[in-house]
Amino acid sequence: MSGLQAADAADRITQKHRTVFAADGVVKIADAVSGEWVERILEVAEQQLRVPGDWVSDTNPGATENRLFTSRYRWEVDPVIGEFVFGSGMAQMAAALMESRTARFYFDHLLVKEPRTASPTPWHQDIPYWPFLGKQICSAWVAMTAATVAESSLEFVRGSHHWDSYYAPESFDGKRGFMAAFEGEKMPDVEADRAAYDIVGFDVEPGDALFFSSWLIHGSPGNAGDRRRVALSTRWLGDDAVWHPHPGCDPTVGDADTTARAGEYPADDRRFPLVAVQAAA
Ligand SMILES: O=C(O)CCC(=O)C(=O)O
Repeated sequence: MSGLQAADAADRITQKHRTVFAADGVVKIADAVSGEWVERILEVAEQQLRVPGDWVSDTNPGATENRLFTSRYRWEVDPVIGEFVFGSGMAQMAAALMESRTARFYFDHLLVKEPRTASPTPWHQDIPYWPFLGKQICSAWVAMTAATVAESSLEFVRGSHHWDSYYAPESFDGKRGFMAAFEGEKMPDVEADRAAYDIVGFDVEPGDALFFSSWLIHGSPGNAGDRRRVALSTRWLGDDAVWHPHPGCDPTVGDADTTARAGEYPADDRRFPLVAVQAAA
């Protein structure tokens, strides 16, 4: 997308995109953000690797190889991430794809895989990690560097958002932390039995976005390549989202931090700002 403005971003979404998103749970929007955004977010990634934020996971601190680094919840303290959340058009595209009138923001998640990273992103669903329920909840994962599936890009179990499953969260860095309290079914070992699943992966160029349902099973290999892989995921809550804090979910934003109440729509403009409102059809 040219320029930095979110205006008209929803116009990029066609009926075909909506149909694929509804059926498969994931759709790729090529060139969803401009090169200018890509440069700015890559600079943020450099800064985060140098001086990590408060909500980081890191398999190999300080290393320039074999390192999976993630940093979350930067939107209120990093102006570039804040501008991206409100101005990149991801909210408008997410709302259009989810067929939701609105999109509220949940959190940002920067993911860096240095060259020759052994740690895969384990197969997982996002929704069990999060204190929400609802079918209109998705991520916009934007590639800031090129990546092939063979190297480090994302893969999905197509259609698994329709399975009605709610699998225990998987740790990205081997530390169970808050997830230990989760009571529920373990994620099946997709990697060990790939042929049994309908797996789809996407090679990406800088600026391409993968929008996917929070119920969809997804993962990625480590990084077999010799180039850094950087992506920024933003998380979006649609009209049917309800606040659902539960044992074993991410405690970063909990009951004490929000006016949202269990079982109710999270109309908390400060914690979950309303970023997109689509015009009525
Ligand atoms: O970038 C990755 O490897 C994982 C991303 C992911 O799981 C997500 O954005 O939900």
